[in-house]
Amino acid sequence: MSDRDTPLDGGDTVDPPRGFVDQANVTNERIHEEFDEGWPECWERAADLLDWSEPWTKVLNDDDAPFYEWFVDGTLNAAYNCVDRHVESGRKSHAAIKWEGKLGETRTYTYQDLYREVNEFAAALRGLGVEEDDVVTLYMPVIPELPIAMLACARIGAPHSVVFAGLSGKALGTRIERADSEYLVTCDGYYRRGNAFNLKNKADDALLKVDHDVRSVVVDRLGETLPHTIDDADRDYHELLDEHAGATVDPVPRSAEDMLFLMYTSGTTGEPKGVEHTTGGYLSQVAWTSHAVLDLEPADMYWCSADIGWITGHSYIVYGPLTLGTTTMLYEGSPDYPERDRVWDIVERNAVDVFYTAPTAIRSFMKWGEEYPESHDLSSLRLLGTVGEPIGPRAWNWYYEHVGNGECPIVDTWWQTETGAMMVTTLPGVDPMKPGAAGPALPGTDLDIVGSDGSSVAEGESGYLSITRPWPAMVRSLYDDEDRFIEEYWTETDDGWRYETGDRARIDADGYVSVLGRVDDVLTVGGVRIEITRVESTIAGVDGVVEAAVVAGANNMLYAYVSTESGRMGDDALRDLINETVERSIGTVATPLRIVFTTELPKTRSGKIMRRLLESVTNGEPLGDTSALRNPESVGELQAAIRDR
Ligand code: 6R9
Repeated sequence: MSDRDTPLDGGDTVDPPRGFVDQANVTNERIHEEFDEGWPECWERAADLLDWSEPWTKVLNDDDAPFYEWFVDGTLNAAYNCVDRHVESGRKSHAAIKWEGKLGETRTYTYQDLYREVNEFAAALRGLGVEEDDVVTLYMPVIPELPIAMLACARIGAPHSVVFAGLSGKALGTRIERADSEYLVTCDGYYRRGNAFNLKNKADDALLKVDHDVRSVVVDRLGETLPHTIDDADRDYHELLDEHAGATVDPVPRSAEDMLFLMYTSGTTGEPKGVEHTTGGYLSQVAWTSHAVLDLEPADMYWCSADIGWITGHSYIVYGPLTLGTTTMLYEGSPDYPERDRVWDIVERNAVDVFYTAPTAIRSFMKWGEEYPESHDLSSLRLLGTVGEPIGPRAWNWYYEHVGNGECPIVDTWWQTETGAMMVTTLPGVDPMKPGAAGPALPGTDLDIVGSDGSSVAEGESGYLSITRPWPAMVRSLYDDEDRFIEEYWTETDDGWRYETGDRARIDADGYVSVLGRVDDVLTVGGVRIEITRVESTIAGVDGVVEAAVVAGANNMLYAYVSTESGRMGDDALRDLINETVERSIGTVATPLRIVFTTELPKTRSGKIMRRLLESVTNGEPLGDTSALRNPESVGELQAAIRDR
């Protein structure tokens, strides 16, 4: 293994390509210092990207920490900022949303089209009885009606709670019940790899378990393809639009601190948490990071390949790009259907400027081979981004060379559902990149890596990543559970409050953070603490390996699930090389008891490996709820492999 392949070591430094810097939105080399010196007023630069109905009187109120308030007394409307102001400034016919459906359909909504439909649906929601502050649940695949429903809710001041369409009816029911939500917008079904799936039946099941009445609106996505029930209480989305054709609804001015949406964290483990985001602070930071990190401009064709049901989709498919008046692409399909060049085909056909995806997708692209991106003209790309998991130097370099052609900076953005917006990343027009390290803290934020006693660890040592200053897009509370909010996230210190991210990380002399994984991914074997993510990244750095997940069995031994480049499955030489590499870099305690080769690891829709499931597979236990899985077919293969040993 060359140095360059050592996983997560943040080896070489790569300067942002000159051609990019020359046109970047933010090139001020003093920006980190300026934000630092002028904190918290520095955040007014973010808020100034928005139109406010009433200005704020104070940037930050910390009287009741850790219940912070941002842009106190300011009022604004998120839908107005995402839609109306672009129409009013003469950009009616500019494309707002470009949609690519599963069957190859495309639809384009100009800002004027978006204005019309958001208004009509807002009027329809009001007609159904939705009032300001009522939570509306949205359960839909990536179709334009989903962002339209989100914006219609925002227009009338009704917080939305989007539940990812891949989650089970049971999960939907729990979320509706907990949020006391009396309205549901859903869809008859969706396509997956060309097959129709019924979503309405799942929604109906969910409602059977909810104690209060729920009014549903159903979008017809499939036509006659799948029979589903529309009972008397349900309303058809398009019929409602017809009834309210041409209606307009004044955007409701919301206080900066009013809830814009509620998002239940998908949680690969544990109980879902209802994360509350507000209107002013959230929208300000999301707009600012879209401008400064994603470098978005109105003229851009921008594509974030996440699902809207994930926080990434909320912040960086819907609110960020639309606030800036950009064209945002929505893609309903899979990256390899009908062919493995689907993503590059979309980039080429739409001349995508900025592409934002997850390391798990990049590792799949790597596995499929560079011939797929190379068979397309990707020269329209200007900036690449990643989010969701650590991207090791190997995948980083591959993305940089084969997708970006060495000309596009990569922003490796660390953040969470709870942070609402990006928190750790390079600014592409300012900071050098270090493959394997996400970057420094975003200007206006501050972090620390602490040990279990709460004091800062030495440079290069791993510890708990914590955030030491409030930031505008921060989670305000957990729905109906302020005690749990404090207990889950906050520690009081001599200097105030520290937000605990639940991630392990280390920091280098330049302040660059390498995120190592979740805190709970630590195993003690024979008194030695082993960071499971370190074992994983070591295995992932071996030539021939695409991705690795390591879990502890009930016997407290490690099991490695490894996906390989094609043709290397069952390759004993590769198995030996993995064992030797782990032994050399970490020690024999960390060598897995078994290495199971597989074509694909089981993942959630947002690309996170489902370790809980792998543990059950390892221990031969029942699998529990697998509805969050993107690739359920991967599980059978693993169960078979672990059985016939
Ligand atoms: C946006 C999002 C949050 C967790 C986070 C961390 C992991 C996200 C990362 C990253 C390393 C990055 N994570 N971005 N790890 N490098 N660039 O993913 O939100 O679904 O709440 O997950 O994802 O572990 O704590 P969410």
